[in-house]
Amino acid sequence: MLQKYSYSPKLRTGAVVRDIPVTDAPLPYFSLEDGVFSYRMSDDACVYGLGESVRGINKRGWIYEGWCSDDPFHTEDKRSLYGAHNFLLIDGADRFGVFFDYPTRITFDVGYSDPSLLTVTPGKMNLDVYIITGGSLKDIVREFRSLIGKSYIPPLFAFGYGQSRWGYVTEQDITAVADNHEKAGIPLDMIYLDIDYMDSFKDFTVNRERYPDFEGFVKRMRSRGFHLIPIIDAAVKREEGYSVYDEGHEKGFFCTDENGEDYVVGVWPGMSCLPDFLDPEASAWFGEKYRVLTDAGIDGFWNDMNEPALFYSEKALSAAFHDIKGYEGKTLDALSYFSARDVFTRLSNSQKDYESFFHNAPEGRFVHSDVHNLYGYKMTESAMNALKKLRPDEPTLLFSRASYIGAHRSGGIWTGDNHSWWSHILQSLQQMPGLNMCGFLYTGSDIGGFNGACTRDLLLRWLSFAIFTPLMRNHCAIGNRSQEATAFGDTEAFRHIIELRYRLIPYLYGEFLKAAENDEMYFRPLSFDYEDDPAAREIADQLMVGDRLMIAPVYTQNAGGRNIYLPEDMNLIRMSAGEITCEPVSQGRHYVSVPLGDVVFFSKGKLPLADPAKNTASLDFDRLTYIG
Ligand code: MIG
Repeated sequence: MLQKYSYSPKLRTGAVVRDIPVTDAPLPYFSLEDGVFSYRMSDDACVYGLGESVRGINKRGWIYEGWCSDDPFHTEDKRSLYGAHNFLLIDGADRFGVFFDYPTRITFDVGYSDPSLLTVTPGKMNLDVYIITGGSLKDIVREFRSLIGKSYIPPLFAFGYGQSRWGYVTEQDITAVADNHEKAGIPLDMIYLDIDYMDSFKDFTVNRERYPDFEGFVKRMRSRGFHLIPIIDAAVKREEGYSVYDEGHEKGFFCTDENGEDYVVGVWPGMSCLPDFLDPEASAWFGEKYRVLTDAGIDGFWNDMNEPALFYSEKALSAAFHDIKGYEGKTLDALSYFSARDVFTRLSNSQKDYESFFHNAPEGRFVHSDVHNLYGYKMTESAMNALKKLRPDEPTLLFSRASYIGAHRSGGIWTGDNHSWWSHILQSLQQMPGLNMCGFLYTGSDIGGFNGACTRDLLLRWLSFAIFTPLMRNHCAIGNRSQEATAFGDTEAFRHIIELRYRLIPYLYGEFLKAAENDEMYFRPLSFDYEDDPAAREIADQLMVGDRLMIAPVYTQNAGGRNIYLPEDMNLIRMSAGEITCEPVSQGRHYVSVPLGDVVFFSKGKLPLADPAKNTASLDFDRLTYIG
C-alpha cells in the first residue's frame, strides 16, 4: 500500500510520476513534533536505503544528510556525498518504505543520537512524505519504483569497458589509449574526454589545437570501435563573444542575485554563470547546445560539477582579498594564522553563496538554498530531453555526478571522486543496493580510485568487482600515477578479467533490462532474497546480481582469498588465466581461495557466456555457452 502525506510543498520536484491523492489518515510509524519526524526502531531493525552515502548497507548507527555535496574525501565521518536520495526501507518489528520528497537539506539520524531512534529533520515543513507497506522487501521497492518512474536504459556499448583520465589532453593521448588496449588485446568500448578537450573549459567548444579535426577524429575512432565520451560542466564561462554565454545572459537563463544580475561564480573556466535548470525554457535552451557534439558524432556524455560545485563567487572572492589585508604586517599566532588561511579555503561550496542566488521555477522565484538538491537532477533532465530529440533513433549514454530521485529516469550516475583505497572497493559495493532502490541502475565507481596512487593489485581486485557494475570505467585525477590496465607491465591478468566482463554481458545486460522494466533491483543485499535467513541479514560484503548470480569480491590487500556465506547450495564459478570452471558448494560458511588475477563468483542455475569479444559491437549474442 502506498500513502501520500503532504506538508505544504512549495514546488513539484518531479521525483514522482504518479498522482496519488493525499490521505486524511494520520501518519503511521512516525510522530511529528516541531518539524522532526521520529520513529522508534526495534532492536533487530535493519535500515536500508539513502542511495549514495558512506558506511554499510544497513545505515543504522550514523547520521546522514540529503545535501548534494562536492566532497572528494569519502571518509566514514561524512554525512553526504553528491546525491540526495531520501528513501529508507525499514525491516524490523515494522516493515515499511518511506520517501521524503524535499528539495533541500534534510537530516537522517539513524540511531546516531539515540540508538533506537530514527529522526528525520527537514529544515522547513515544505515536503511530501510517502509511506509504502505490505509484502516483501522487494515488493516495497517495486512499489516505490512504480511511484518514481522507469529507470534510464543506456545503449549496449555503455556496458563495455571505459578508460578515462583527467589529464589526457590531446588527440594523441586518446589515440595512445586505444593503441595500448588494442595491442594488449584488452577489450574497450569507450574513451572519455575530460575538461581538457574544451577550449578554455568552455562547454560545447573543442580545443582545435589539441583536436584539429575533431569530427574526423570521432569518426576514425568509431570505425576502430571506440566511442568518445566528453564531459560537460554545469557552469558557463562569462566571456563576451562566447555564444553560449551571450545567449544565456541576454535571455535571462542564468541564476541571478537578489538584484536580478547574473550570479558569478568561479569554477574551471574562471568567472562563470549557472544555467537555471529549474526554468523550463533555460533547460530546453541548454540541452539544445549538446547538438554541437552530437553533430560531430558523439553518442555519450558525462555531466560534472552540478551540485553545483563552486570554488568561490565573484563577490566572496573580492571580500576575501579585502579581509586578508587585515592580517598583513601583523604578528599572527596559530589561531589567527589559521583564520587567515581560511579566508580563502572557506569560499568553496559556501552556504552563503547558495543563499545568494535565485531560480525561476514554474512555481515562482526560489533562493538556491531552498532547492539545492534539484540542480544536478534538472541538468540531467535538460540533457536527456534534448538528446532524445537530437538522437531520436538510438539511446545516448548519459550519467551525472549530482542527483536527486527523478534523475534516474534521464541518466545514470557515477559515485564521484573516490580514492585508490582498498576500503573504497567495499564502499562502492555497499552503495550499489541503496542506489538501485532509488532507481539508479546505471552506476559504478571510478575503478582504481580517482585520487591517490593505484597499485597493480588494487586495480586487479577492483576490476574483479567492477566487471559486475553496469558502468565500468577506470578513471583517475590529473597528477596521479597512471592506472590503465596497460600501465602495470604484464597485461595478461587484466585482459582475462575484462574479457570475462564481456563474456558475461548477455547475462548482465539482460538482467539490467529486466530490472529496469520491472522496477526491480539489479544489485540486492542477500537479505532481500533470503528474508528468513538471519545470517543473510548480516552479510554486508556480498551482493546478488540479477536472478542467478552472487558476488563476493576480495577487497583487502595481500589477501589470498576470503570468507564467504552461501545462503543455499550454489555453484562456484572460477575464472583463472582465462579458463572458466565450475564446482558445487554447499550452503554455509566457507573460506575460498582467490589468487590475484582469478575471479570467483557464484551461480544458482545456468549462466549464459558469450565468446570473448574485443568490444560490445562484436559480441555474438546468438552463440552462447552455458555454465553452472
Ligand atoms: O574539480 O573534470 O568528479 O571525475 O575528472 C574537479 C575534472 C572536476 C571532478 C570529477 C572528476 C573529473 C574532474 N572534476
